[in-house]
Amino acid sequence: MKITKEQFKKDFRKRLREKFAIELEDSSETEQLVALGALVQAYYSDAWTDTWKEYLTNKKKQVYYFSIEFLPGKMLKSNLLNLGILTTVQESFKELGINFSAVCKAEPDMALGNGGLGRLASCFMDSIASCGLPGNGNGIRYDYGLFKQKFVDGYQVELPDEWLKGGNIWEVRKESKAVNVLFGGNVYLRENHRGQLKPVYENPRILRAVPYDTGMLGYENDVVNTLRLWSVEIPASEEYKYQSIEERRKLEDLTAVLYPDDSSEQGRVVRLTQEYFFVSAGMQSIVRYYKKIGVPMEELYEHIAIHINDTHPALCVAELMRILLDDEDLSWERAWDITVKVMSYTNHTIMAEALEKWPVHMMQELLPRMYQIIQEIDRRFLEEMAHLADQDLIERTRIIKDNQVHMAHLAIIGSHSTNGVAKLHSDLLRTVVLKDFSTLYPERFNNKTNGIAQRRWLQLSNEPLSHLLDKTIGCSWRKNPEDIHLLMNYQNDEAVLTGLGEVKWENKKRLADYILKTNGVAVSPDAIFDVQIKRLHAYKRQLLNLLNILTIYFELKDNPKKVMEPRVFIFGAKAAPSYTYAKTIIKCINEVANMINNDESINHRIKVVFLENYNVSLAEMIIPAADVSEQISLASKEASGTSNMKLMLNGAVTVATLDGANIEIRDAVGNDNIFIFGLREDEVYRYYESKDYSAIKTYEQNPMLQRVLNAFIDGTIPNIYREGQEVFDSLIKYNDEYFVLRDYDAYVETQRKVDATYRDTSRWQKMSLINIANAGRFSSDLTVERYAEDIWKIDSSKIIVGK
Ligand code: H2P
Repeated sequence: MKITKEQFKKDFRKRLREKFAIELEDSSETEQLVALGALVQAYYSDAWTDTWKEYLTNKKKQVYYFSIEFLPGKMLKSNLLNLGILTTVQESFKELGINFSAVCKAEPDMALGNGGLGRLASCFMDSIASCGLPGNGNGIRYDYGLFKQKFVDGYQVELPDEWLKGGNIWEVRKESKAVNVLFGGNVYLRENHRGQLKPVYENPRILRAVPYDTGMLGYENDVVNTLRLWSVEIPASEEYKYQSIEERRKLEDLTAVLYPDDSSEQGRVVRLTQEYFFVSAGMQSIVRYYKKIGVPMEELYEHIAIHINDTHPALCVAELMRILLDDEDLSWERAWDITVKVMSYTNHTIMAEALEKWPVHMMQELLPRMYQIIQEIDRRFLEEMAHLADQDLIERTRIIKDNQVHMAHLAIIGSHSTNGVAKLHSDLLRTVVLKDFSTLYPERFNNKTNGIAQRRWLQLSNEPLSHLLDKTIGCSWRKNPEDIHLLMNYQNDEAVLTGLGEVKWENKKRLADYILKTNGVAVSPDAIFDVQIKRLHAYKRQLLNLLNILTIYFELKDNPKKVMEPRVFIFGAKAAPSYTYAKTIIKCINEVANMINNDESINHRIKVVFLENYNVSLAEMIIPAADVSEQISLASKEASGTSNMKLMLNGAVTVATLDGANIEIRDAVGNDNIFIFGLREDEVYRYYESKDYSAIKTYEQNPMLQRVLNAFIDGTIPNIYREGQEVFDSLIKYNDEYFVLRDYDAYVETQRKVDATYRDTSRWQKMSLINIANAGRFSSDLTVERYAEDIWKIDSSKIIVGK
């Protein structure tokens, strides 16, 4: 949109007065934020209405992305950027004497996700709208986002994230679109007057699902799609049933918390309830919309695609079947054919903990109709496969077995597409993890390598680099991320390389100031900033990083004159509250940090910083300041990774195992511009087969490794009496599940190479440039276009009404 500064300033003052009956001069930052949010919403409200009307009138095929997590972070700057008025607002605020950054800071991070999965969903929302694709999100409006992390004596403490406390400036409550969702009770089938078997519900619990919609703005294209998040309420008709506050609270708390991670066992019933709640509500609202376009139910798949993001929304399959059978009177065969054509599924990890299974009794009690339908899907699957596959294979792939309902099986059998999120991961799905299914349905399996929204991860989070790119290669990269490749023409241009160095230094200075403020640790922007930011998980191997840090520390202690570049090791990670081992690692890193940062004898050559409460906003500050990107998971375990792409785009050089999308990053930049080390995925599998890995042998044969590991149990690292032993045991007594010790030597050696390479400044800057220049291919714009074309079969909306 186009707006002059004068007009904007007038609108803004007016909005402040309308909202708060206040003059600009007296307003607080929060009031300014709320007024600005309302104004921005008013600016895009026509485009929002026009977008859905355009889809409706032209009966455009739309995708609905069902995800139990969305992790947008703050949305103000992103909305202003996409509307094309970011600079106007920034300049106007300056003229009005308002601190724009402080206003942005007042917005809470919307953190309805744990990590990569939820953040990917949000990058997709941005890209789907920016590519003009008709697509919407469907999820849960948790009252509390992912916990706020505090460190107390080095331990992680979880505090509630009351992100809705001050209201959410972007959401619109759509009372008129509320639907009921049924749980529990008894369901039996009875023949109706037309001879059809229909369910009769006895004593179900009825909950009201109220949607809150948020506009998902496309980049300078007037497209505004919708993210619909559902919140629970007690319907008026049911009020009388719940007289005690506890009973009401229990129901109303259904959408209170986001489940932190897949390793948590607690609250499984609530989790399953949440899953059905947002699935059923979303599906009902889609069917209601679909009826408005006035096309027969049989053609549903020509107008609607539904994406199951990980197994959490796998009930979409059974719920659509329920609606088509029970409400729309379709035959099983017709309903099934439509359902399979509508649904598609993404698997995000091979870790068994994320392939959900629900006990049969739980599903029967909580979702009796769902269970009946799943049973029938399972029965027909057995029948159909009886002629096509051998008995063992059928038993392994069926949905209900060992008294459990296997949600991934439901998602694969009930959809036309299953994809992994990087080439290696998709290959492993096909050949190992889901091999049986790929034998049955080879045509359903495909790869869609993840991507990142370069608007947020470059344009917004790294303005200095964006300006340098504009100056060097022009601005086309802002619309076409692949154009960043033009930067390759400047790999030997001294001025550009120096410019890149200056940008990096500026970003490091900003982060150094933050570190001093929050952690009280002074770090120099001249040091290497070495970054590992991601969920804390044993397979991601933050521990390997720590072992290398200790190695360098001991080398420095032995030889204070050791030639090496100063380095700051930066961590950002949350551990799922019930994942004690991950919390142990946090404690150990914090204690090592304390020990090293306060040891004058090493003369500040290395520093270790664990930044509290890692979230999207913090990532936006850390990533532009990183020199080194740590992507060191055990090969085969990290499905893709996305921080690897964000860091690369911002000029960090990657230290990586050949895992997930690291392999594609290596292919993009070439072996000379990345540091690869460690076991390959086939070697890992060979160890699994041969069972001849001995961690203790590795330990016994390597004196430095012994010294490093002993430090955990001999008091060298203070205050980790229990935690040190736990780490030691996990490696030695329990034979090091993630081969940390096996990769230790190679990692330490590689880090020495990193150090030597960094000392050659122009070589390093060239590597950094080559990383930036080749990151365009990891844009989520390209990823969603591939989903759109191969899986969802939707096209971009070229004409938007009224524009
Ligand atoms: C997961 C995978 C990542 C992947 C991401 C998005 C579950 O995220 O482990 O490898 O990139 O989904 O597909 P995470 O570990 O960051 O929570």
